[in-house]
Amino acid sequence: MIAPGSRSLRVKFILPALKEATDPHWRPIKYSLFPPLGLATLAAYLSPDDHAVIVDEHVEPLRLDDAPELVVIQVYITNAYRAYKIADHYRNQGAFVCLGGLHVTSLPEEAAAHANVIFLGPGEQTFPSFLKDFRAGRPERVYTSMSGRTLERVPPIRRDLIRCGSYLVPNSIVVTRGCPQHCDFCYKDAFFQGGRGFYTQRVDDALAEIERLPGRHLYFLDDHLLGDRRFGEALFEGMKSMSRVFQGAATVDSILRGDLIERAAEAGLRSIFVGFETLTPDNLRRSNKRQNLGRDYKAVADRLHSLGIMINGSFVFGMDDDGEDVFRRTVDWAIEQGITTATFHIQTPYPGTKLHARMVQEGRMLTRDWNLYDTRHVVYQPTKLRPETLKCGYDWAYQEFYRWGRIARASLHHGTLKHQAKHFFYASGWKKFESVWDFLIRARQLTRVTPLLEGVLSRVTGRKPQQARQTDVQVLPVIQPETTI
Ligand code: B12
Ligand code: SF4
Repeated sequence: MIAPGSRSLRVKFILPALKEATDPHWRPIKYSLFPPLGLATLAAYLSPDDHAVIVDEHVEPLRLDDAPELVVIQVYITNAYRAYKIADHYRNQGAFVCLGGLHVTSLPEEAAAHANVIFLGPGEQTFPSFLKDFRAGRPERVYTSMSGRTLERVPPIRRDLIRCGSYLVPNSIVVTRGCPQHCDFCYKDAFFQGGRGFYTQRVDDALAEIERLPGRHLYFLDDHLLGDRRFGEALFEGMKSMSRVFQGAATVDSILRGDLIERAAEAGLRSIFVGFETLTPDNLRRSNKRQNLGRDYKAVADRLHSLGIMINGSFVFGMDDDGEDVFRRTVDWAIEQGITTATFHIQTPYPGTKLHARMVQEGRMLTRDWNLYDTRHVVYQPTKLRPETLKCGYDWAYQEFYRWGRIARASLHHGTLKHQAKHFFYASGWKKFESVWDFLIRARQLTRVTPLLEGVLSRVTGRKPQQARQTDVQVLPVIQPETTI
């Protein structure tokens, strides 16, 4: 079972399907967006003569009739049961099974029952140590990432192992790890425990990785792309001449502070995921989301729009101060500010987080069925809402935000026809054309959408946003000829 010496290894990396991806009502496009970058990062530590495959169960069937020596599985909370089943299968076949990722780090004992070895925290230091031990015939049972975390001198991600044509955004990239903030509901503090919680690549390595990616469009999957000002400044300076368009995520305060967001826009930032989370200060205080406290959310939206950056707003429902009005209040606010797309979540206390510890202490956790921890189900007892009301309100918020009339109204917030059209097509394209996405995925033609996406993400000039008028709600924006979709 254990490979001695330096002979080549047969390694299978697996991203098991998340539970909701196996639901008949799932949205295939959501799970065909990004390739499994974590696994491709780990694969880079193999030797050139090792044989590796990466199977992402969201985009291809997983065959179990093979005989790899080493099986490496990434475990998220809602694929945990599936991951354990696959792990048990391969262990019975005599393979050596490694489990790692967010859920393994949260609940190591649970995962250890299904693995030969488990990994806690990021894998850049622990996985190569394990490979060395494995080749020497003496692997340990647990590898924990502690001090010495770095992204310096990491080998280039094995993108050659990714079926790029199966993803809408093959050019996804991460140039930092973690986040400088400490929100109580976030995975971050538990995952990065014992070492640095936020660190970046060297700027020239990040730029070299970007240079290697084909086409124009990029998606930075970093938790907080603007988290380190000096790194951000140098990165965006280097990207200015690259003619890229890109998307990313950042916090409310980082968008208001200094001029980093302008520099990002100049380098090609066209859409950003922003964690507004809640419009209620008490909720922010209780969840230690200090970076949002006292910040003017409207100013955030206006600043981004004036730079031609679309907003994907993230909102959480069910925090302790949320009553029945929270759903309409939040949707109305997002529409009024011209937010392009919204991601709503039911608050979900993930094991390992401070929020989870508090809920357990208060006796409020309702289930430990990890399949339900997808932010679409209520797994704890809210204070001012019944669980059914929270679930219905969440479903209502999604439906309401993406009604045609509401999309049109939010689009009209913007000052120019081009900006309005861009908003309208991006938001409706994302949520209203499910059958087209399904067709493109089945026909393996997702990459054909890239030029369209790049067109929609082309820069619009930022005139002052105008307030949408009630009477305008049914009026759809006129498409200008230069709009490329
Ligand atoms: C891309 C992404 C997705 C993709 C996932 C597809 C994919 N191919 O992985 C999609 C769109 C499907 C998705 C969906 C969701 N996501 Co998501 N997603 C991300 C995101 C932005 C990037 C993931 C990534 O590529 N990271 C970069 C790589 C390099 O890191 P990595 O994958 O973690 O891998 C490293 C380590 O984990 C470790 N490792 C991982 N596996 C293994 C295995 C072994 C053996 C070893 C040694 C090491 C190891 O080593 C790798 C290198 O360091 C992260 C945020 C983030 N920055 O990580 C959120 C994140 C993972 N998502 C999150 C959430 C909440 C969700 C959703 C619930 C949101 C929603 N409501 O829809 C859903 C469902 C997920 C679920 N059910 O658990 C949370 C997870 C919270 C938690 N505690 O689980 C995160 C952390 C965002 C956040 N800041 O809150 N997501
Ligand atoms: S700002 Fe976002 S990524 Fe950072 S700790 Fe808070 S929720 Fe997590």
